[in-house]
Parts: sequence; C-alpha cells; structure tokens
Amino acid sequence: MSEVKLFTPLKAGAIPLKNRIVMAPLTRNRARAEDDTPYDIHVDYYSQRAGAGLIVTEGSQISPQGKGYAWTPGIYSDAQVEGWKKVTDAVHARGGRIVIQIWHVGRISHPVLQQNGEAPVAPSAIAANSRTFDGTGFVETPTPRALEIDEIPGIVEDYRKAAANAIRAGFDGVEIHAANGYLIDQFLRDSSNRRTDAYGGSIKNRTRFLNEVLEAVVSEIGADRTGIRFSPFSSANDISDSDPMALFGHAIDIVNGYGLAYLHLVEGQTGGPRDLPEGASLEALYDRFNGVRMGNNGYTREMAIEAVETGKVDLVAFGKLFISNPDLVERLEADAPMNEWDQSTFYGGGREGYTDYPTLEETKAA
Ligand code: 8OZ
Repeated sequence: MSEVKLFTPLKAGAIPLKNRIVMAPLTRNRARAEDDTPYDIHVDYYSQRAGAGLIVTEGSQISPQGKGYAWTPGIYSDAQVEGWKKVTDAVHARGGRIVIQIWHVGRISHPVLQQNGEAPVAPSAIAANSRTFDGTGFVETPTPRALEIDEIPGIVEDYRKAAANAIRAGFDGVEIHAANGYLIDQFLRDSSNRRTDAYGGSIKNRTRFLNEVLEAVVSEIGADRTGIRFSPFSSANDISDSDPMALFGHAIDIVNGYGLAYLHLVEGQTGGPRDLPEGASLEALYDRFNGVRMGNNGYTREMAIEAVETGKVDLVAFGKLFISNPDLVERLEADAPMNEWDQSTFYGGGREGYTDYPTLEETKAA
C-alpha cells in the first residue's frame, strides 16, 4: 500500500472508497435519443474507470423538464433505472463505487428540448447569456418562464423520486448538482433570482429551494449517501452573485445541518482558470464544512498529492484526465505518462473517444 495519502482509503458517509481519486461528473451526450437511457457503451465507459475511489456520473435529469442538452441521460423512468442498473452492476463487479449526479438545468435549456416545445423554467424570467446544444447545433438559451410558487413542491418531489430511483438502480448514492448556473444555482444567486416571494430576496430565502431539495433527498436515501456540488466563484452559464462568500457560507451551514457524505467544490472557473475573485476564499468555505471535502478543477498529480497530504481537501476529482485515461489511478500511482484527450469527441457520438482510450497495459502490449 502506498504511503501517499491520495492513494489510501477513506469513507465518505456510508460509502467506502479505496482511494481519494474521484472521476468528476462529465457530460458526454451519448444516451439513447428515444428515451434518454444509458446503454452498453455507458456500461463499458464507466466500468473501465472503476479504479477510481468514486465515480460521479454525468449530470442526469430528474425529469423531462430538467433536460437542457441533447442526449443527456435521465433518472426518472423505469427504462433509465434499468439502463443505469447495468452500469452500477458492472462498476461494482470491478470493485468501484458510483453515485449519480442529479440535475435540473432550469433556464439552460431550449423549447426544442422541452416537452410540447414549452419554455424552460427558472426562478425568474431572466435569460442567461449562454448556449445549449439541441442535437443539431448550438442555440442561444431563451428567456425562461418564472416558476409559479405552487410548482416548486413538484420539482422538489422530482428530486426525491430521482434519489429513490438512484438507489433502485444500485447507485451508492447521489450528488446533488447545485453548481454551474443550473436550477439550484439559479435560485441561489441574486443575478438570476429576483423573486419577491419566500424563495427570493434574502440569502435565507434564496437558499430555501436548496434546503427543500436537501431535505427531500436526505429523507429518502439518507444523508450518508448524499453529496453536493457547488461552484461558488464560477460564472458558468452566466451566473453571478453580489456576495458569494456570504451566500455559500450560509449554504454550507445548511449542508452541515444534514451531515452529508461530502461537499464537492469547483475551484475557480468551471473547466477553466483556477483564479478567484477578490475577497474569495475556498479555504474559508472548506473550513466551514464539517465533513469530507472534494476539490475539482485542473488538478495535476502534484497538486492532488499536496492538497490531500496537507488536508486542504480529502478527495480530488479529475475530469478530462479521466476521459482519456481509464486507468487514471494506476497512472497517477506509477507517475506514468497520460493519454491526451480529444476535445472533438467530448460531446455526442458513440464509442470513439469514449470507450477506446487505451490503458497503459494495452499501450505496452500494442
Ligand atoms: C458541459 C457541457 C454540458 C453540460 C456542467 C453539466 O457544467 C454540465 C455540462 C458541462 O455542470
């Protein structure tokens, strides 16, 4: 067993992890077009990566309304549960652990992706200056319809059902996607939430939806199988806030009240620079959290070893490196060379750029 802490086991809530290396949630747009169901290629893709201490799946919509891009998988239908069951069985057979990221995109959608061509929904009728992919090309995200207050319990219920479905599908737990400018983040931030009811205005009111989602998910599957992801200082999908430190400090206080399996932070700009705005402190937010901390964004091997060794974080999530290196943990442990990733095959398609990246062993044998 390695002396380096990154490669040692840890328990995140009820989930025992064989190392501290996490496969980050990665949108890959390869679900079956007819019913947003994962299938054989997903089984192979995820089980190839079962060396991770934990796999967090790609964001998976909790309802048809929660969908924002072509070919993203869902976790609301029986067919989707069946598809995911094959994935979790295969990952478990290879000694891995896997949680599903549960997702509602809010305003980051388009009528062509919604049932009956309806407008996407959001806390307020404010368009994001963003784009989504509708299956043929990139389209601007339109002005959403502001949710009526009596529609909110139904969406909270969709999160609860998605969490129940996740357990039926054999997942070790769920990660609530509260990052990157999607629905929960849209409620949190004062740039996208201009509501004048109990869900808008003060930080207490803007965190109400988050709190209700947490309550629903935790009461369904247990706090020790629930993790959450925030991106406090990211502007992904045109999101911003006048005081992110106060907002996310309070959000973390709420999370602390539940005793979750882990807190996952995107450090800096999602998939981009790790720079923070003035007055921002990841350390202060991590310190405020009483539990297992997961960090993500542009980590190298050296950064990951150091961050876990010093206790800045307990777990490090890798994204792009896990796309191109199914055996990432072995490569990190051996300090071996990495396969380069091909950005042109990140989103959409089939096995190419998905299940065909070779392991080190396969490269040596070839
Ligand atoms: C890349 C492309 C589409 C969606 C996120 C779920 O940023 C995503 C996403 C990433 O959280």
